[in-house]
Amino acid sequence: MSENRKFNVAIAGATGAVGGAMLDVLKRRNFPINELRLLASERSVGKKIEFNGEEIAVQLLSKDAFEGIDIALFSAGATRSLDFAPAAAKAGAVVVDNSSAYRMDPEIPLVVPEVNPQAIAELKNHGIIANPNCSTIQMMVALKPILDKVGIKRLVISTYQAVSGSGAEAIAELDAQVKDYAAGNKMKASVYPHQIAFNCLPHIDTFLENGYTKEEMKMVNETRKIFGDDSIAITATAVRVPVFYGHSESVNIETKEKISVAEVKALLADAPGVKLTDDLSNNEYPLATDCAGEFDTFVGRIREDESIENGINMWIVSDNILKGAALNTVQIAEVVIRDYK
Ligand code: 25A
Ligand code: L14
Repeated sequence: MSENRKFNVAIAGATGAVGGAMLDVLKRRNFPINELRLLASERSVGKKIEFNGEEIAVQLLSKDAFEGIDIALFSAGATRSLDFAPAAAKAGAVVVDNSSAYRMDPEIPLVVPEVNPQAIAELKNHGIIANPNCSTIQMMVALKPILDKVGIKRLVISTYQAVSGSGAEAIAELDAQVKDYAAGNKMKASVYPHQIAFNCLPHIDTFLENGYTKEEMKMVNETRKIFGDDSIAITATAVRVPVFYGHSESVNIETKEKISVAEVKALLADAPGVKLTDDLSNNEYPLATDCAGEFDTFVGRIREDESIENGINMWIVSDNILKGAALNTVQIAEVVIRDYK
């Protein structure tokens, strides 16, 4: 145990959408910090960021930026993680990496603390723990109690993902398009291949040989790894929608044994990290606008799939920058300092 201990924490990608949220989550959860080191590209070097009343200057992300660091939180894209995370781990830090770089490496744990915290014990000598994809994390939190109770045979998923998932520039692009539309000006698209305002793009991350996107296949492969069960059949369609914060997803679950809607609701009412939001008489169901800024994953519209023997449908919404990224990363770091440092 580490009573009263404080840790030296670095954030790689501190100036981005997720890096900023990491600062906020560390504050909100009172993470025991001694030194906080903020790292980004040379674009941001020298920029001052306030943390708990102190101004901290951003430093360059480099291989020697991690001396004396205990915990390094990475969110500067997969390329930067591949380039710098091993150096951080070599310097003695435990890296919690928010990019896709290491997630499917069989030697690297892929962790949602409410679901498989025990996987952190497999840290081995690499010193790196991967944070799953945002759409996957929120689904894991909602499905874990059902998996444990009746088993899962198949998942059919459609996502409705916020622009903040693609970073600060995408948030600015949606904002600019909405303003241009209101002013009667032509809308410009550069982050996305098409206009995102007032539109839905069935295209997140790049297309693969099989016609799926990488984002869709992350949900398939990461779910199996986190649940430790390659036999679950999974198919996903990932769609970008003009929402700033909060991914929504429709999930159809074929269970191995029958489970009633009432039982699912009872399980989810007690599940860690879940807020059951399912009161149809009051038009209450999970909404991105309600989830933005919240730590919980909201689950509602729970109903039987009447077209099959053992089926449940649900609507799962969470703040993609918080539970989908910064919060989950900090929760992993909390388990590390509690049990492994
Ligand atoms: O494609 P990739 O490489 O895998 O990464 C895709 C992007 O996804 C975001 C993140 O964007 C990343 O850049 N991202 C990654 N994981 C995510 C997740 N789980 C995720 N988003 C959501 N969920 P971001 O804007 O949120 O953060 C970018 C951060 O990374 C730092 N960075 C970029 N290149 C770097 C680097 N740090 C070190 N070395 C490099 N080579 C970046 O720092 C930021 O902290 P910065 O100083 O470069 O950015 C400061 C501001 O500049 C804007 N900006 C970004 N790119 C450009 C830019 N401005 C001008 N030109 C650019 N090319 C950013 O918006 C930021 O506000
Ligand atoms: O794999 O653009 O974690 O919404 C998360 C955000 C991939 C891109 C990841 C997006 C990224 C995704």
